[in-house]
Amino acid sequence: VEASIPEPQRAAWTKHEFSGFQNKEEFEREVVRHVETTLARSIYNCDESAAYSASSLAFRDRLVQGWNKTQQRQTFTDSKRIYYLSLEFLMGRALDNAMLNLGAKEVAKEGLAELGFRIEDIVGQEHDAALGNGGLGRLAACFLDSMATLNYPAWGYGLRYRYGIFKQEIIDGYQVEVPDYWLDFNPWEFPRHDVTVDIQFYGQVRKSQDENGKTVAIWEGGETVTAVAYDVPTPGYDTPSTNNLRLWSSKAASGEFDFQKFNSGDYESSVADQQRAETISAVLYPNDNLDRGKELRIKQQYFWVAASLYDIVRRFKKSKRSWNEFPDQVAIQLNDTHPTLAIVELQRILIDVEGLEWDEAWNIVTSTFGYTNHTVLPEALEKWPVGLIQHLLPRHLQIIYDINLFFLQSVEKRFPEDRDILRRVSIIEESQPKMVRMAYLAVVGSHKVNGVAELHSDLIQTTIFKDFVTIFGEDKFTNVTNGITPRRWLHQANPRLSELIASKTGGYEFLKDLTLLNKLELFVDDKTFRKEWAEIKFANKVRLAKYIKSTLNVNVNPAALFDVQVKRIHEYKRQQLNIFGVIHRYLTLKAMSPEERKKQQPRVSIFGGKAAPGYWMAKQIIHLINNVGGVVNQDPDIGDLLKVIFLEDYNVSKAEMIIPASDLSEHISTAGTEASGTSNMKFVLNGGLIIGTCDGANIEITREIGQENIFLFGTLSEDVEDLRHMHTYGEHPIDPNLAKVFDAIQGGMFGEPNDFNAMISAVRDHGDYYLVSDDFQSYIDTHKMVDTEYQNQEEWISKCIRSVARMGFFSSDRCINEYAEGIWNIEPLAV
Ligand code: 6GP
Repeated sequence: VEASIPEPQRAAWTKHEFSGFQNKEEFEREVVRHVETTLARSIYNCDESAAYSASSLAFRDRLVQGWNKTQQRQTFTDSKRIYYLSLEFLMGRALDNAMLNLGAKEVAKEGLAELGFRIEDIVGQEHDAALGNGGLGRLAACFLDSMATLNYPAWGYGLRYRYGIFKQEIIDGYQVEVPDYWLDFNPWEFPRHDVTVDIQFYGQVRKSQDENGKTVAIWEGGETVTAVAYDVPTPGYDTPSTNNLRLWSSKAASGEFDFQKFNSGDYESSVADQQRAETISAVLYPNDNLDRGKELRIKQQYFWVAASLYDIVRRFKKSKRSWNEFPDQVAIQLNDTHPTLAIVELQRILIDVEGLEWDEAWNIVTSTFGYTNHTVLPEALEKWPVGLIQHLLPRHLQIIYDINLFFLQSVEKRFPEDRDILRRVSIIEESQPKMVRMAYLAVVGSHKVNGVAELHSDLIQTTIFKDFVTIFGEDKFTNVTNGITPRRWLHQANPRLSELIASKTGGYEFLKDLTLLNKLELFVDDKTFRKEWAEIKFANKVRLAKYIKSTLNVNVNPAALFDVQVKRIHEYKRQQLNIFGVIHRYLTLKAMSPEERKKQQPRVSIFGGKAAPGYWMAKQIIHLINNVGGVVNQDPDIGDLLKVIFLEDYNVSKAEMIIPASDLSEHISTAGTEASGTSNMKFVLNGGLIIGTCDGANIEITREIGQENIFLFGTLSEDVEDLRHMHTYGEHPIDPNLAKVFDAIQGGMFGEPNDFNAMISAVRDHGDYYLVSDDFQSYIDTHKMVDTEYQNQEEWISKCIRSVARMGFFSSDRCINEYAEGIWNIEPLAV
């Protein structure tokens, strides 16, 4: 039912429109009003947490205005919309971002100061919205920022987890997981109790005849769970556009069923039903680059895509257009294979509910979807047992079988000679048990498939999707190199550097057109500019040093070289290579005379990142890092020459503090394993250099900034397979320096040696799949070069400035424009 205000009464509404706050007095008034009325507190009872809440509510009010107007504009113009389906949105904090994007941070700062608060303390009160694991989820958050900033009519769709990624505590050197209950007070979401969708699971399918005698499938029975929408406004930078992120929460469907149970005295089981329903959106699976095949996970996936598609289709139907116009109005991007069931669900809606013929429906489906692949790691490629889908979604399994049948028939017709190709490309893997290959379903059901960096896009076309390139042709496959939003990752994280850049490039325009950074090249030789640049880096390091002191009680010298590796802990990302390198450095320093030691470059090795709770090897790596820190940081021979730090609970807001403080960061995955990486871009953008392998976006970063400004080392991806083959079938002597490191560990230098047996034998006895030994010598040689180059600070700073000047390409704005043009066929909406 439409519920709009009749024309004659509208004037009364517009007369009372909230006009926001333009100056600090108006901001203060809003804060005071929220403290006193919304929060029901007073000046005698207003702590930082209340000031945070009231400031957020004041900004939320402003966001909502832009948000309403943006939604109205999208509806009136009836423009094509892009829907970004992602199981993860790693948003971080919202208040600072809202203040900056609305251009009102100064006003808030002054207002808060008058009210007796420091803005940093208020911003620091906010709990991160951590609905993601790592790169894939943070990319989705950067994309939302860019889509709003560029005025694209875009919606994000995700799940509203009650528990985001766990909080990591380090106890006696071990990771301990603590639940992240983040919804206590969240001013950034709007519950839409009127926007609900009933989602069906289980049941049976029966065939029936419709009024025209056509056979139709009826899916009935089973159980129903209700999806409730929660909307999160996402503001663009320096634009009134504010888009919507819609997160679904699950609750028990309120049917007669419950009442009956309740009335018949079965109170407990009616509550149990409710809890079971709420379980669906209760918790984010804490795995990065790993598929565990849990039944609840596929329930989450279907729940979320079915609710989202219902919403998308409902919105389309309002326009009363014919179905063949659907792809002109709707683009849906699949963030990895997690939402692949959306392909099947749309086909089901079109044929079972809307009565379209198969072919017409399938044309619409395949013109609507695009699929982004984020990994080639085999353990991350999703597969689901046919039996599980049969049980949970019986109608969808039939449709998957039909999609596969028609697809294989067309392949057979074109490649009648190649009998094996059908087995290779079948969506159903004929294993025991049979499995549905989600990536293949995503490829077959989309019109474009992209990787996230050049090397990665080449790799997917030559490995996992090779046959599909032959079948569909090269045009279906493309590359969109990842990007990051310069608003959060420069302006917000490093305000002083942003200000310095603005002073040299003609204001803050560079935040909307990052290629303007190239103007900085003119100032590379400018002494005062270089000095200011270095001062800012030093201040950022001092801030991190203070944080390390306050959390770990370790003194680190801010003049030392800060060497940082922060990301999820994973064997392929090779934190083990890093810590083995650190041990090698320690042994080398220990063997030196005091005079020799004085000539060495002091360093702080900083690590951070979560291990998946079930990832035993990753947890062992964390344990070793902490034990090495425990020994090295106490050693009087070593002093400031080496400190080893593990920062607890790495997350988005900590990244905003750590990244601007790095001199060198490590992006050292085994070549061919890291699809892109995005923190590599953040570190360079903040004036740090990187040491890395020829992997992911490191390669394009090198091309943009120049190879003299990056420390590359290690095996190339084309040689990895041969090396692995040699490890398995030929001789595989361990690098001699690495062998000394192993001896030190096994001699008990860093605690109980048996604790680290698995890490060592993975390299020594089990084929060294990640090529740690092969790359060890070139890794430590390259670190030696880093030390030498760091001694020449003037030259080092020049390299940093030149690199920043050349980072324009890595804005997520560039990336979103490429998606819009090459995949979504969608235009920005004039504001
Ligand atoms: C990650 C990739 O590992 C990382 O290289 C890339 O930068 C990021 O996606 C964004 O594209 N992949 C995942 O986090 C993941 O779980 C299934 O992929």
